[in-house]
Amino acid sequence: MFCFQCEEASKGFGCTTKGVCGKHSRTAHLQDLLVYLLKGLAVVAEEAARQGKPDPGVGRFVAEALFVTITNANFDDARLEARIQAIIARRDALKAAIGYSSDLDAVNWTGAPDQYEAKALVVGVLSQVNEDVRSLHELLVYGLKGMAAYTDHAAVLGFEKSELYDFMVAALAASLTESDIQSLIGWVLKCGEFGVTAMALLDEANTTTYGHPEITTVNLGVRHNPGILISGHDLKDMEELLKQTEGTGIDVYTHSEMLPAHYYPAFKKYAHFVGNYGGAWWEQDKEFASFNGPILMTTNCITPVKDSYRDRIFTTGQAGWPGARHIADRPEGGAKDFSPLIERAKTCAPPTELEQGEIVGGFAHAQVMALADKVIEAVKSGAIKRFVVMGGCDGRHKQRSYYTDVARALPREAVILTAGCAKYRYNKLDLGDIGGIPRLLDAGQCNDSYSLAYIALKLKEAFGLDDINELPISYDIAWYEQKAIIVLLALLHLGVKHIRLGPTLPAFLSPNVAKVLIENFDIKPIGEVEEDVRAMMAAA
Ligand code: FSO
Ligand code: SF4
Repeated sequence: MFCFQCEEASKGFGCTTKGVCGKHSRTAHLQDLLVYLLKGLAVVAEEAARQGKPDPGVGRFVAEALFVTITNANFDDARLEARIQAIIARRDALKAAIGYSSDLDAVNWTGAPDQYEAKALVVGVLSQVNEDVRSLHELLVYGLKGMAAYTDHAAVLGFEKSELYDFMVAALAASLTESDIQSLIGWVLKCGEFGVTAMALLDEANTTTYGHPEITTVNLGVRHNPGILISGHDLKDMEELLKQTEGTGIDVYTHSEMLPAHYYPAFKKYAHFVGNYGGAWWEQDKEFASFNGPILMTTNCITPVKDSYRDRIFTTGQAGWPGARHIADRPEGGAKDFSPLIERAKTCAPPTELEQGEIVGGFAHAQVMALADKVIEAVKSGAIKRFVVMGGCDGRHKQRSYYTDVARALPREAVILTAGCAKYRYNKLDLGDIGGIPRLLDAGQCNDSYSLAYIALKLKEAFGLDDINELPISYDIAWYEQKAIIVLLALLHLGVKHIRLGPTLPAFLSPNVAKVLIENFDIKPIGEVEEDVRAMMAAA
């Protein structure tokens, strides 16, 4: 196997025997083949659209399939094999419908599951021998994976845009057929542009359906009822679980990236929606053991399941773990059936308390804009000298303590804007406030990074600036998986420069591709805490 799609790629190079994430070589191979064949389907879908006979569902189908291959989403080989078969079937049906033939192997290859690994070995990431072309192909595909997650979340809530699907299909096809460096750079930058559209669509879907996040205090302790823990990013699953558990005597807790569900008005009415349990995704093995009740993984960020909670873990949507019970998709017009979790919870002890206290969040764009006068005044008076965007992901690397140290070391006149699970490195610190504005403003999930861009654009307007880089905002972003890549490309599209990216730069950037990003956007690796804080406060 060879995989280097996430920040934890072994030795900063790539995982070659087993993933640091726990992915086995067969799973990695199945994912490689899945992506390869999906590119073949994209080529056929493009041709069908050219002929005026588009496959109407192909965009959503491609998005779901890409989402499955995001880091820590799905480790279930049987489901990956079924997905590969579905891709081949859809591709061949479409080919037949439009009478299309091609010399491209990805458009023609077909085989049985026992041939999948052998095929993957010759079509995986390293099959592209030119390291710059390979780097750009992968950067594009990882951006598309992130975009796929966003469009899938929006689609679940009934919000779709054909222009996004069309771009995803076209870009995926280009990642197979295009090898000109300049053209590929163009595709990557375009991916950022569509990334902004995808993030805006998801923001619209979430806020139209559940209201605008508002300032919320979230409890970190536990009560004495049995509980269900819900993790991942899917708010529709959150809604249906809350409805189905109401009145059952079971409490519902969020884990990791589901924490921001508490900020939505629509979920505040549930008295049994009691708090957040634990920290970021990578600490789940200990936390799931002590939670004592069933756990629902709605999207990515599953780590290898331990015996201590194996019989209590459930997956749904694109998430999967071999042997874990999978809650089936909702039937047309209906809801998912979470009764297996509810029945299981009734037999479980209440959660063991990990901590006490509260955290405050809910500073997505509408809430921050409601405070805009106060914020602008604080900037003008010098009470706030700098905003530091520290959004993104958390992960296992020891080096990520850098972000805790930066949060501590920033002077009192600095406000941190965050989104994503990166916040768990500093959201339990007492950072205080500036004239009533908390020094840590959490907009929500990584899926809500759009809010951070939106706030920056609104501040640019309010201060009458021409260039987003003239704002008193620095970017010190932590990345882990592919959703962070689409956020990064979206920020580049918005013209944001001087981003610090850590804890390490992506292994999939070849030296030449890294050079392009550095020369055009001044992207830089993180450095020493004191030096970075000093530089950011000095707008460098
Ligand atoms: Fe974190 Fe995981 Fe949200 Fe990522 S939970 S690491 S960018 O998948 O999704 O922020
Ligand atoms: Fe390694 Fe990350 Fe790929 Fe997992 S997803 S195999 S940790 S590079």
